[in-house]
Amino acid sequence: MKYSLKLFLVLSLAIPALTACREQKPKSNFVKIDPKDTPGEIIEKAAHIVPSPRQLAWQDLEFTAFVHFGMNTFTNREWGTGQEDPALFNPTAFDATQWVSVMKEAGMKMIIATAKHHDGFCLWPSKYTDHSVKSSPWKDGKGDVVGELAEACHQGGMKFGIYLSPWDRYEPTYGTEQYNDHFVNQLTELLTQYGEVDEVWFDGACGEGPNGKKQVYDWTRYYETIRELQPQAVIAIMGPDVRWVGTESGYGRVAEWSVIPYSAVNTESVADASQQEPSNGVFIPMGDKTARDLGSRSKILKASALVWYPSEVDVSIRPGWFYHASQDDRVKTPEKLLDIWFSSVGRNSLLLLNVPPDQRGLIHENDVRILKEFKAVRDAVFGENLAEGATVKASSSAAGLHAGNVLIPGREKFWMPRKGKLEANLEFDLQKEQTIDCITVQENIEYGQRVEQFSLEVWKKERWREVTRSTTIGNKRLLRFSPQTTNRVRLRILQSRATPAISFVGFHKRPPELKINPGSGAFIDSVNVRISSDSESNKIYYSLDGTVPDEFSLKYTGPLTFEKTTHIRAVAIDHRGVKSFLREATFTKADFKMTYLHAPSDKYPGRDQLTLMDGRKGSTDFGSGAWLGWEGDDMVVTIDYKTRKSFRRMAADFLNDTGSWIFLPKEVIFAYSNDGRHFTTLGRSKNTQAWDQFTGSRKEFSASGHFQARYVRISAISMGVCPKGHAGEGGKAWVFCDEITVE
Ligand code: FUL
Repeated sequence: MKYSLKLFLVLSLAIPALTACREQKPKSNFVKIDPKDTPGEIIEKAAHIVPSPRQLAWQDLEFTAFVHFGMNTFTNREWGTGQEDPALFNPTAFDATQWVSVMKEAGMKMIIATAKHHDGFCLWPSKYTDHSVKSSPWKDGKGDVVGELAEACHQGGMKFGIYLSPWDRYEPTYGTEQYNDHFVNQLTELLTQYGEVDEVWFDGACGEGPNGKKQVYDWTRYYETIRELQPQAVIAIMGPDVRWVGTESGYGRVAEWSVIPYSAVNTESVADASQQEPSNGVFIPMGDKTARDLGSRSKILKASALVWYPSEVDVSIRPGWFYHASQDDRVKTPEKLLDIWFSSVGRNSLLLLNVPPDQRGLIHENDVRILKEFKAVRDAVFGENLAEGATVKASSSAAGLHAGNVLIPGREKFWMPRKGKLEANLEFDLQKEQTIDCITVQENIEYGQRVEQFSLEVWKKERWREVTRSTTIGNKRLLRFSPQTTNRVRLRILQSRATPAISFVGFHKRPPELKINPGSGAFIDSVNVRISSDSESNKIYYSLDGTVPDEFSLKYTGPLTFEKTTHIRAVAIDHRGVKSFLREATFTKADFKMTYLHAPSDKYPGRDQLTLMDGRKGSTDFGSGAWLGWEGDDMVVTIDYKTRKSFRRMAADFLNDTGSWIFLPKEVIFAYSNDGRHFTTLGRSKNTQAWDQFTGSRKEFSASGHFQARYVRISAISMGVCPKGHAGEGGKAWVFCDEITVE
């Protein structure tokens, strides 16, 4: 199904050019390609497509919140059936103002609430169904989650959006034309009773209703209703303004174009790529569609029309979209969220992070803490622009659009080289030596998305050295690289679709790195542990009592020796006072016995009897001392813990170095026993990789599941002989393992 063209009518007014030489702002977010257009003309057209005013306002929000809350919160499910009793919905301490203050403090700019999820239960007292809060005991049926949240948002200066699932597993009219009326009625209630709505989120998941029928959605009518009632609202995912990035992992495309062929604006393909059916109520995350290139030259040259259709990255802070108490300790860490930030906001997308309230109707303490830490680390990295105070020189500048403008945040002031310059440089003299490991670059997207390739160089030892290079920029691009200490930096635009317009450049330093070496493992008499950071001037602090170390904890001055089982936690603090992420390791005094069915080859004796469990993962150099090898035989290792213990996971790492006749095992079998004779299999992990793939790499095999046992056994089944087609065909194949993990 295609969208109607009139939805793309642009509402922006032309703004007169400031100077005669300055390029006029393009106006349209849609352009037709004439079959007679040359490739050059198509590229030129693509470069002049711009966001509509509503798309631009949305893009500026950068970071928004999803709140999945509803019947599933109380049934502990991800997808309800529609058969749930409304009496189950009964939050004990619902407080929308808490949601707003938590999200605001986290730096989020809008909250999108699941007014109705697929189970059809409405969080507002809709006139058109009884399957809603009005049939629940909550506030004696007088409650209105949507109303309270909208009010708290508007009071708190937060934008407000709604998620209304088109798929409704409760509504009896679903699957008939009447449902389209019903849906428009509900949409109308939501868009007229709750003040300003800035985003309407239509889900891609679509299945059968209670009568077994699927619905033919009247999208055009839905869109027209929204345009009429809330013209500033963007319509996302199954809609014309905002595109689903194609994964729920939080990681967008490396080359993310906001200008793409109009044919990609297609609800059917979104629905196909969306989550289909959960098995036994177990949540299945969506597949990843981000491998598809959407907007490079090869795509747009074949298009019949082009459109501005920016990407939104939706991801949950927990494994599920809805709250489950069992996931309280699986809230994503600030480190993971920062990585997601670089890969979403930093890849020309908006980040829509889901934070699901619990059965009290509050955001759980763990999520609140993590969001605070995530904000603090973003402030530490991006709060200061290390380019501030720099002098900036450009290869050329259009009248009034000089290089220094890139240090001023916002789009109002920006730099543009002279008209027609598709390659251009900006050179920053930082005035003093600075250590940087990350750059922010922004295009002024009011002129379109134009840059196709750029690189960053630092001045070192009397010459320019490239530290990173990438493709698209768009609204914002963040790139990470290894720390560089320099006083001169050069940004090079290497290829652009039209004269580039750069609105901002920032240099930053990420939190310091910290490594504990070796990692967790076992030792016999004693173990020597080194802690290091990426700069010698960073201070390292550690604790041995389980507390989170800070500048008042033990200060690390050199290698530590432990003779007893020890758990260490450490942080590094740099000269700005910015802390690294916490690192920890456990060193266990061996109270177990390891035996081998076939002795490992004495050509590779390892370091000691605990080589396989010393926490030291080797490089891929099998001669490094970290690896043990078996020639022709299987590796069968049994560990006797002397008493019964509780475990949850086993893993083993193997080497693939076929040039040295070392192959991954065909299969690894993980088993446990209480008498050392009868073993129960915890899991079997098969190798699916062809022998001639990824040589020179390592691979972990593992099995998970809670169990109690005295013995564990790991059996890696060798290829036995080198396979057909290999130089050593028929000769004995090696299996190399460097580490076994039993947790
Ligand atoms: C998906 C839905 O099926 C999930 O439950 C969740 O709402 C997610 C944001 O979109 O399509």
